[in-house]
Amino acid sequence: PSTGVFAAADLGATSGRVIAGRVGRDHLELTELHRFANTPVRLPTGLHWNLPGLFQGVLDGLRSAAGSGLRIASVGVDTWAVDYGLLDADGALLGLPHHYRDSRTSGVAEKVRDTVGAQELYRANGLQHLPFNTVFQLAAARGTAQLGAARALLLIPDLITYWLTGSMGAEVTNASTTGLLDARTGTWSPELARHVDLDPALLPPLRAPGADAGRLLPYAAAWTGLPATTPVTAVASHDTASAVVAVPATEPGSAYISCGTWSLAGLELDAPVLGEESRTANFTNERGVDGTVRYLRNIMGLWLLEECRRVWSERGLPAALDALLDEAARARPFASLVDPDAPEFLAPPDMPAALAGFCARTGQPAPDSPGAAVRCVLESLALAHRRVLRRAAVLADREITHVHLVGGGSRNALLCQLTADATGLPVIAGPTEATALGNVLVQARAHGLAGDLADMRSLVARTQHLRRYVPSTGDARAWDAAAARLEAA
Ligand code: LFR
Repeated sequence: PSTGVFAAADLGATSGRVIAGRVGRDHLELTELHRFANTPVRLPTGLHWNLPGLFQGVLDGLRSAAGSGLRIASVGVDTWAVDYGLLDADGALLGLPHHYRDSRTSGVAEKVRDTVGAQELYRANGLQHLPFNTVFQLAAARGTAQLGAARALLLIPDLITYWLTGSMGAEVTNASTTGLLDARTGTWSPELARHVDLDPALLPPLRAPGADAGRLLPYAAAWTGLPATTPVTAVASHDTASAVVAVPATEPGSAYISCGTWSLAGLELDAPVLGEESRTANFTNERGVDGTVRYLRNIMGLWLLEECRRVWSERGLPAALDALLDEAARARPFASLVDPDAPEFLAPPDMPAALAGFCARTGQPAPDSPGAAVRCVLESLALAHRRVLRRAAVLADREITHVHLVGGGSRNALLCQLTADATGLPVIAGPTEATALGNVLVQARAHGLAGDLADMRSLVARTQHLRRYVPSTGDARAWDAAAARLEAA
């Protein structure tokens, strides 16, 4: 057949969905089948993902695919990175996986770095320092009964895949976010595992994107109505890696920003950058498909805005996005600026108060209205995009001539324009659904319906809606001044 339909289960930090993607030579089209909320749960043991609920959402989505008569050629699963579930000797899940924003890791990374050495770690795993990297979560779990009983560790998409097929593996793009993978060889490093007293035998064999991950188990086939012969295909199971597959870059000189709850800003490289400057600038070398390196930095992203809206709506204040963006567009430019990556923004109970706190600490007026707060967040993100991309260009010795902004944030016209203004570069916004597209494309390729990365990207560029933002003339000075002001704050 010249076209095929693939089901992508794509779970984000706030919602999950199952999407059907039809792929052909000149055809790439998504249909959302099912969307469900991802609401974390608080337990005495901390903040957890409601994984059984999420899995049920995946099954319901597949059921609706079967119900609508779609012939699903294969299923692929991607989610956020880093988090994991532990399985006992029977393959049963031991407790609910922790959420990466859970506070049990606070102070742990510092201890690990003191014993192992920060430079040592970076040379080995090439990972940016985030307090919730899997390796630090495991250090926090050291000595627990749960870890003692564990016989396997599965990252979230691998766990969902295991529940679908009974087959265990560790997909490599996501495994590269654990801190347990050797950055040069792309294989598990038993030595890194031993640093946190983890038995390396818990880590399942690695799987490349595109690899076969089994067939639906009978119960899953029976419930969803899909044939039991339906294959599950490993995709770039780290959502960011899937999004990067679908960055419609067709010319050299491009950088990308995958913008949603997080902004992941950086470059695609052939080899990791593991030097001391890269470490202190906190750049990560995560793995992409076909042996590429995702050289990027996490920026706290639209989480800041989402959390403001959550708090406002709890207080009965207007929180509709479009109205807030209109107010923000009219608010005074550069009134207050924050560093989105300040630790106080990782999991504050009250984000507007956290923004006000940062402003007070740095001698700036606190935003005096929701519109002003949104302006503060978006300008601050644009400045962070600028900082990170300029730094990436220097560290990787690349010239950046344009920026692809993909993901949910590409719908935010104000953020796209501010990013173009701040970076002084054209921003090509879209596709919004980059992650689901990347998931579908890697499956399609495994089934003979897509070519190499360049082919997949050209297909995205030809078929998806993109919008171009050019830097406003005469704005460069103001942005330079704003960047300098924040630097000094
Ligand atoms: C984005 C993302 C980031 C990762 C963060 C936590 O959804 O996957 O790439 O650093 O979530 O897992």
